[in-house]
Amino acid sequence: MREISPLQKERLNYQPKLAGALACGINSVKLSLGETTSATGDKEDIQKLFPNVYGKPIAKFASAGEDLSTEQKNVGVILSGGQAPGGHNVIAGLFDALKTANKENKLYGFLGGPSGIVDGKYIELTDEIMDKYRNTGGFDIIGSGRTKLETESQFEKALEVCKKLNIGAIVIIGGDDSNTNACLLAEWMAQHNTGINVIGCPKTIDGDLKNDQIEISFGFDTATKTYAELIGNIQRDANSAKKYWHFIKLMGRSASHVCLEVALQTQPNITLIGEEVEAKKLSLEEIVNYMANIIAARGNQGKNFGIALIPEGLIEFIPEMKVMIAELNDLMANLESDGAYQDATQDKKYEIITSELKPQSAKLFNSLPSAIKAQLLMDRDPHGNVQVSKIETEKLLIEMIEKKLKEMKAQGSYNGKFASQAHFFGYEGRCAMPSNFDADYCYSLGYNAFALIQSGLTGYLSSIKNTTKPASEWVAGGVPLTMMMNMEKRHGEMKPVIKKALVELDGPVFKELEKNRDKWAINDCYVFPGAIQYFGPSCVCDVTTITLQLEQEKKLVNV
Ligand code: FBP
Repeated sequence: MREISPLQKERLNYQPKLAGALACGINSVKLSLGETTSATGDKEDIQKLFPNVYGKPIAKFASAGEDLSTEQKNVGVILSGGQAPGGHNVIAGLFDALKTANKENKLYGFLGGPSGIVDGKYIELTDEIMDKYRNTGGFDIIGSGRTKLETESQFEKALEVCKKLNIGAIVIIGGDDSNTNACLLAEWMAQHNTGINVIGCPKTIDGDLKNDQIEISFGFDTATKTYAELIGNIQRDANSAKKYWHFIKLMGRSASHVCLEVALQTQPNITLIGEEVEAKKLSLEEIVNYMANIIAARGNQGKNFGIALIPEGLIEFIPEMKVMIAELNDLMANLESDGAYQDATQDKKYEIITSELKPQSAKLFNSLPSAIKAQLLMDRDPHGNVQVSKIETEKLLIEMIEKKLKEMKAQGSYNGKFASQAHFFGYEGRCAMPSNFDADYCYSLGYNAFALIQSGLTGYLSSIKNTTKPASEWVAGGVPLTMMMNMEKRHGEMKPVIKKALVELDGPVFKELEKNRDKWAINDCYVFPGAIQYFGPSCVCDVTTITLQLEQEKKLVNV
């Protein structure tokens, strides 16, 4: 019996590259501070809610400065939200920086996500533990969770635990909601003069935690390459057997970045982009017609096969669905504590919901298959988001397209055959072994998080920029979390949250799809990316995503 695979063994020994300024060592980085910042929206509200951490300047590190203080400091780390490849390397970078700065420093890992710090569940991370997880996928070193940190009592408990462990800083590795947690915690710790700093690290396969200062969240690179490999394989199968249409839903929550990137890597016949559906106000019926027309055009040429990519957040962008989901969110926030509703049978629940929705939404709700209705009524996540990954949009579309094609056949405009396969790719990529890009990027993010702590900063997100260049040219620094925030409705109330980056329809990435998709629809232009390569020529192993490359090229042109 073998304990680990030969590739795993080789990866444990991979030494990730560090961003330029950090490579000179944790004790020789020099901090410089830029202009003060504000919030992305609702500035006054954000300033009022975060008086102690609002408006700080952007931070940047250069190499070969004076030695930073190396006084003993313990740090706590939390993995928060959905898994993303590279999380272990963020912890490894943080651990190595902290131990290099002072070998007496200790790193505590809170277990099971943010609840770990509240419940005092932790382990001390040691060399022995760390060395088993370097360059591996997953969050299993300490586990993850989605608990929202927001109440006074949670913060008080967290402080008690930190005091017991003599923790002077907390690093939260998470997406937009988790880093909103980080900001709330940073503010509370500052307000109460605890001396405990809080730093975030940008994680999520969804790719929606990005802005002018954060080029990409970690995990997007590996996850999209993993899905692209799988979709390439399915395209080969479809092109060989020539008998199925594959409807593939891809994770990514609201934003369609994952779907868009995977489409550019694989060139499927149909790609839906939620943000475009919203901008063009496409109804569900129009989307079905668009897809059915492509299927019919191919079928009429004898091509009864194809690939359609569907972003998991699509449903939230279809205007009539969006209105209905917003009404459902408010309704369900009220019904959460309604015993009669909670105890009702599923059919009774549908009845109650239908009677409370506005007529248009009630009609739409009733027209949906029962499974989709039930999925729409599932509990919101702790941050108030609809769990779009659980809504089987791919199956809903197949059902509606089948009907449409029957009609087209009866009218004589379609003479093909339609057989379908539904897939949902999400978990297949979230814990993949990190690509070289993610391994290096994450290690740098973690190492940099400790540089921010050493510099005495709090309420910052660790940032590594210039990421399409070799790691030696990457720029390390920090971005105030409040700079990315605005107010949004969650659980029926306005709350401060980090603004999600959606696909920009006038941006270079979407334009690339738009330029090519008609050709890809009818001709078979499939690309088969193959598996992520960890060892071999740099042009194969170290290239990052098409999204990141196109976005950075565009930024350079605009400078
Ligand atoms: P994060 O935003 O926490 O990184 O979540 C990523 C994600 O994979 C989404 O794409 C997906 O909608 C969600 O997690 C599913 O979460 P869960 O597995 O907890 O249901």
